[in-house]
Amino acid sequence: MSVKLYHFPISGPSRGALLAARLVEVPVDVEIVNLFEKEQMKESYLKINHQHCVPTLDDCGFILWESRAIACYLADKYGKDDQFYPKDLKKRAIVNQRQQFDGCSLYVKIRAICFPILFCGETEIKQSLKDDLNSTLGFLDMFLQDTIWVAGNHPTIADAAIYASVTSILAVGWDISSFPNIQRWLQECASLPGAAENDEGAKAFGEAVKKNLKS
Ligand SMILES: N[C@@H](CCC(=O)N[C@@H](CS)C(=O)NCC(=O)O)C(=O)O
Repeated sequence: MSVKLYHFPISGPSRGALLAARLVEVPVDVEIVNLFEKEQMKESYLKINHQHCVPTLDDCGFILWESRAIACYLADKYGKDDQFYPKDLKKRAIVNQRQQFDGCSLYVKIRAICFPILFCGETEIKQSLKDDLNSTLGFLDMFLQDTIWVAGNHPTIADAAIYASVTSILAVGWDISSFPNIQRWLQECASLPGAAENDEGAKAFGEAVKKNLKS
């Protein structure tokens, strides 16, 4: 049996999990769950994940959701070594911290901006939400001041999560000209396995958001 990932390319967290799988080089069967068609509410999907979100992993019957938990599991179980999710306690703690920064802060700010535009008829981005995201991007820029990647000088699964989030907001047309370290890091990320695949999904996300935005 193979590893299956229930995925929707427009979803940032879903792309983050798939990028992590590509990074640790575990072959996955991708099954698309189209959120725009409400496929996550189908009985067959609810049986797998009653929280009806993507991504969801099915590893030979072991079901796991939450993109960053999926990334950790895949790296621990299938990584040829620990380079993408170090076993060293302190290095691992930094990767965890960056992942949590994404899950609890960066992605949350992006969602606060984009969800109402995609699903609730909002057509403008409030200045307070813009300021909030820019301040979070400022922290990310600081993380990248002294290191090539978000958790050190080697790519890790934290880069996968954060790259998926940052490319979502870039595709909406976000101005990152005041974040030079993020710009430099994005160039590094372009060489990650799965980056092009991620970027296609991010582009579709950006188009869906921009379609509803007042120009
Ligand atoms: N914290 C979760 C977030 C997952 C999430 O919110 N997924 C959204 C798409 S971005 C979703 O599946 N929404 C559909 C639903 O909840 O019904 C993760 O990182 O996996």
